[in-house]
Amino acid sequence: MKPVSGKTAIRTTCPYCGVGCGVLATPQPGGGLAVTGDPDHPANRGRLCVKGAALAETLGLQGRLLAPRIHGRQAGWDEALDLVARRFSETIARHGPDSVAFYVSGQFLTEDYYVANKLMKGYIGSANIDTNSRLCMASSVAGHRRAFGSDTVPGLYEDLEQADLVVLVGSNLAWCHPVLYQRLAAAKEARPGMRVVVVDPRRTASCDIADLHLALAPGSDAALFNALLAEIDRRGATDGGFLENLSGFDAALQAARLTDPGATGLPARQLAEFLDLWCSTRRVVTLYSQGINQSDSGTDKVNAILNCHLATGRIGRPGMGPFSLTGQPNAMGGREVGGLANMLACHLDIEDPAHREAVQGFWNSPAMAPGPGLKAVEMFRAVEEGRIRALWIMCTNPAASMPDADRVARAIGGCDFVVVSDMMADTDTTRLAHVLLPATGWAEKDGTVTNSERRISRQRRLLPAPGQARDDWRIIADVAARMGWAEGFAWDSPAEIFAEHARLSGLAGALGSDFDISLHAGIGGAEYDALRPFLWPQSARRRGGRFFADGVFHTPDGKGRMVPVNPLLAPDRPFRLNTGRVRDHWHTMTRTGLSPRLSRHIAEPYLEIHPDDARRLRLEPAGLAELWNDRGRAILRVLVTDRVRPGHPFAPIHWTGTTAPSGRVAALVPPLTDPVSGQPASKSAPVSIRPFAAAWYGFAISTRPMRPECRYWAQAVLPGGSQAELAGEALPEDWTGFARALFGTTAEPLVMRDAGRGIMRLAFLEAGRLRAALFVAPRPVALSRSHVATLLGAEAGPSVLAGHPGSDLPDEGATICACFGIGVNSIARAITGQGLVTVEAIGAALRAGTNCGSCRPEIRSLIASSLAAKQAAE
Ligand SMILES: Nc1nc2c(c(=O)[nH]1)N[C@H]1C(S)=C(S)[C@@H](COP(=O)(O)OP(=O)(O)OC[C@H]3O[C@@H](n4cnc5c(=O)[nH]c(N)nc54)[C@H](O)[C@@H]3O)O[C@H]1N2
Ligand SMILES: Nc1nc2c(c(=O)[nH]1)N[C@H]1C(S)=C(S)[C@@H](COP(=O)(O)OP(=O)(O)OC[C@H]3O[C@@H](n4cnc5c(=O)[nH]c(N)nc54)[C@H](O)[C@@H]3O)O[C@H]1N2
Ligand code: SF4
Ligand SMILES: [Mo]
Repeated sequence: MKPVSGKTAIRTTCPYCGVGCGVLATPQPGGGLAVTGDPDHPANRGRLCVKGAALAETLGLQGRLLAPRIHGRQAGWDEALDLVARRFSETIARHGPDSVAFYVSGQFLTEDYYVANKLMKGYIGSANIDTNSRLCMASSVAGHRRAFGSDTVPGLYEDLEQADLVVLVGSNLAWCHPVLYQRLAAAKEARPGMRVVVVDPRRTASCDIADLHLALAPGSDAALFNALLAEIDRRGATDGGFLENLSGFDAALQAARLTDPGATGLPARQLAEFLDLWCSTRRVVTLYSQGINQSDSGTDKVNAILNCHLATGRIGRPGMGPFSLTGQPNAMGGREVGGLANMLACHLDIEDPAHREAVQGFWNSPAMAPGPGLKAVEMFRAVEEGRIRALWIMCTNPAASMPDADRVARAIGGCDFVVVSDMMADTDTTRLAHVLLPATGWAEKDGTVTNSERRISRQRRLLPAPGQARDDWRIIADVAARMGWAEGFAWDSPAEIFAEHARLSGLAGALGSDFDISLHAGIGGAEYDALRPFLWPQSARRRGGRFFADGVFHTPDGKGRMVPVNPLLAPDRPFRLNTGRVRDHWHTMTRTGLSPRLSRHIAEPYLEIHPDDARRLRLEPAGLAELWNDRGRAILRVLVTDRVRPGHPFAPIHWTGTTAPSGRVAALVPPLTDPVSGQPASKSAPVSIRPFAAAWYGFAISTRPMRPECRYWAQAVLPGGSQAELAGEALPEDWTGFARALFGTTAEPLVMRDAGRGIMRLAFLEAGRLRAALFVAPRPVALSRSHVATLLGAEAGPSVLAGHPGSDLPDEGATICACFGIGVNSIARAITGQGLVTVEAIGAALRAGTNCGSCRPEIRSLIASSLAAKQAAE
């Protein structure tokens, strides 16, 4: 692919997590990009995690959607846009504005988001636009609005470094916000007196730097923070002066006193240690993420945390405050433009007639949504029931990520008219579309994103749009124009949209909104091109900084509100499945799945389960488990570990119909939502578990795409091909036939059979080079996958069927350092053989952990467990 401009580095922003790292991208002479961290960006100061570092590997055209499609056939843009506009207009004319809906994404750029929201709320006149942020940030938004009167994140990233105590609640920062984690780890190293506490039922990589890990009962966070509020009061640790600025203290305290701290299931001594640490440390930051938000009491959990910070006045001051981490790169931008069904642009209130009138006046638009629209779970229910007859999904993959995912997929499949805008051709959702619209992606589009600390940064175009792909804002504006509203959507560039948004924010600021960037209202194209990262607000009244230290809130009486929280604990079912993320993959893997480097760390969906549970269920380590409930089923690789609590196994969310059809864990999640925010409880799915009765297990590699036909399979890319884990309940009649179908060949394989051990191995060579191989066994296939992967495409003979390296070649084992491809076995040998017991020493010897640093927590834990094993042996 040809870069847009010359060889100079272009500043842009990473498209993955909400840390919002600055990236320097240098187009390479031979095509592609060289990517490094931007040393001048305040979020990362030159650092990148492994996902950011591997961005260049995800830019190929493989799998891209390059032209519009109508019912599967390629179509021109005019035809596709005409059809979309006509069907939406007809549906609205016949069934009213609420019979159509948009489901959008926190991975939209702010400009895309603004345009989608304007079309739905101001022109179609419905608020049926919701976003995947409903699955992600809705409880934080609702908690903020209850307490502050506005959706404001009070603090800054530097607070983490300035705090004396940082509490991570339901956040696996080491894997999900790695650069922020590195900043925290560096601050702790520089100032060893600093304390870190992790509150998570699971022992995660983030516990690596923790002084205390509270493995509380899942869902009991509100009980924990209520216990803290009661303790704050008992000790007189409240801030008397600050209490003057608050309402609701007595009621909140009373509810807290009535709460039984025993509900947390924590040992009394541990609980006391935490309460003492929190109460006796002034500079405290409480950082929280999906362990809080994704719960049927997520909003209450948020307010239980905010209550403690408000009562102690520890908010909006250096090193102090509650801090809600955003997941997606532009979750914050989406909230700013009012992308949620219950919000209005620029943090204005959709339920306030004066706000609605002001926005409609500004837009000079023909309509205005009369009130909130349907939230994600309700929206897909309305699709299922035929109340929504035309649906446009943009930049998200709900058939894989919504709770009750199989039912959501069926609902989409049954809808009269479904449009999907995506970069990729084949996802669980694109497969269900009547019209597919090809969108440009990262590095191909211009716009802005806002990170977790309210910092707005530019994403810049570095590469030309591939094929016929177009920018999302333009696609939406083109449809709006065809619906008869050209004048409201007549921008020529994202810069003009940004300027309009900035002007509207000035009006919002005058109405009392915290979000005001009107200083940029007159911005022109050149200034937009040169825009440096900045913190909002940016207005004549104030620029950047923290919120609420002055005790002035955005509520009608200006007071902060403490909210009484009465924790409800769901009764524990036999198994309560926790779900979340792994270090090197992003959501449904449409982009990270293209990188061999990112696919090395974890190549398969898995189930972390406690040894007691595994024993009782007769689950074999590295075998397969079948999970089911009345909504769906899944088959996952068993990983026996005491990192999780008995009864509370964990599974990652990343696998889909494209990569591992039986690994779609969202199909098991019930559509239970928080009553205030409408956010689903994605961290707790009641499930039953049993061993998957596999008659055979297989492992395959191939230089060309594979077509597995068996109950269990999971594919991952390799340099020069792909690998697949396989398993089936019945033996195929003929392994050669099975392998030929799998690899799409009629060639004659090399075969090695060991009938006694039930082992079967087949290899297909082409011109003396290994084209594909299948290894089958009656038990989980034991062979060095990293070794076998290196054989693909190489010159080979019958010895390829040995499955392990010769004695002179050490086996790397599972990859730990994805940047340099260093495996667990090499690191273990360095620890035990060479006596290296620091991450630095291992880095010096092997280079592991010396590039992006994402694997440093795992290296440290390998050292710790090796030392512990040595001590136990002595
Ligand atoms: N590598 C990677 N990074 C990502 C993403 C990705 O896909 N991959 N996605 C991004 C996005 S959109 C998001 S939203 C963030 C999510 O970032 P995080 O919220 O940090 O990640 P999760 O793994 O979803 O869940 C965090 C933790 O919540 C814990 N948890 C579950 N139930 C409870 C509970 O009841 N109480 C408490 N205290 N904890 C609980 C889980 O055990 C888990 O360790 O990550 C962002 N960053
Ligand atoms: N069980 C369970 N379910 C969960 C969660 C969980 O923890 N547990 N987490 C939830 C959370 S927090 C989140 S954020 C969601 C994420 O879930 P999704 O948003 O569904 O996941 P993604 O894979 O990020 O989907 C983004 C899609 O947009 C496409 N895309 C990328 N860039 C662009 C672009 O510029 N334009 C367009 N038009 N398309 C683009 C990608 O190819 C991809 O298909 O999952 C939620 N679901
Ligand atoms: S921490 Fe990693 S994924 Fe997140 S923005 Fe930075 S480089 Fe991207
Ligand atoms: Mo998210």
